[in-house]
Amino acid sequence: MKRSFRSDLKWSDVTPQSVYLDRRSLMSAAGGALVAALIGGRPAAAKIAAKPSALSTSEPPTKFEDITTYNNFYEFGTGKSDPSQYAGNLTIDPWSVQIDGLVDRPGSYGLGDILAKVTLEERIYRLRCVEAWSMVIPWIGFPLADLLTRAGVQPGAKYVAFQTLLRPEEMPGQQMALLDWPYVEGLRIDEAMHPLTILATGLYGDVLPRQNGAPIRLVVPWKYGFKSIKSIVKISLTDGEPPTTWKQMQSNEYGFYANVNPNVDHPRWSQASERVVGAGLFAGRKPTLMFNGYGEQVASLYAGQDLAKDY
Ligand SMILES: Nc1nc2c(c(=O)[nH]1)N[C@H]1C(S)=C(S)[C@@H](COP(=O)(O)O)O[C@H]1N2
Ligand SMILES: [Mo]
Repeated sequence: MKRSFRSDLKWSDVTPQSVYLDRRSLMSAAGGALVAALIGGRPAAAKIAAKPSALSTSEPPTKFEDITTYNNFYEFGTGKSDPSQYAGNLTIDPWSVQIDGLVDRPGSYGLGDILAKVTLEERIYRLRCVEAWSMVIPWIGFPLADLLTRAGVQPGAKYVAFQTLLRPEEMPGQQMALLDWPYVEGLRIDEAMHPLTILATGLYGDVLPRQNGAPIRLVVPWKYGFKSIKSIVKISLTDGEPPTTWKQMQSNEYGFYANVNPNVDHPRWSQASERVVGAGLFAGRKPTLMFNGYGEQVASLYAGQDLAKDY
């Protein structure tokens, strides 16, 4: 079923049609457009009009080369350079996202339809991997809450489940039993509706490279990176906690919450400090902050919870 959002739904703002069209033409020009735009390893000019967000960190961003060549995306292999090497053939246009479960307006929504009605913002957020490295990434995206509100969250919805594309012919990692495919993730509804939680569609002023989860991925900056699921094709509102890939794989090592927490170590290594990617092997280690530094905004979500138990 293909359907559009009703036009009388409330949005804080509307992205000008020209921005949306420009983005579409960029996307259909495939990865070549992005490569052509790179001068000195960075996009020459911002091509996506995105207003800066006050929710950004003021830390200097990680270099574009590091953000786009040191990745985790097991659909393309387990090596950090596998995604940039093997994601080039992924078809990302056309793309649609199925929204279902406890929503008033379920359906399959084209990405163009989704993006035509949101205000894209640049949000500079830290991504902290459970493997104890971190990057600061200038994402372009919009609050997940905007999309969920448009779809109409029903009162019984307690969780949001996300699913990555399953397409083994274009995702060579899915031809191996590395994980239980497709990759799935989830958030509690209050986490999903929090203004820091975004759906990212770009970075460094340009469309999202495939290795970073094109054309649309989640970014939850106070949680370990594995929660930030890439290349999303399905979003379901549920009343129970949905299964999540890494918890299913190894539930004593990876929990549902996965809030960045320097006081709760991974069973096989410490989470007390992190290696800042790009800062050099010996120079760039620093103490990890509770909730990845976003405690002021999100700590209240977990009032009364034992975060050593709910890891
Ligand atoms: N579908 C999918 N999403 C995924 C992953 C993956 O393997 N598959 N890896 C996760 C992990 S462990 C991390 S740290 C981040 C890395 O995002 P980046 O490569 O854009 O930095 O993506 C997350 N999202
Ligand atoms: Mo990660």
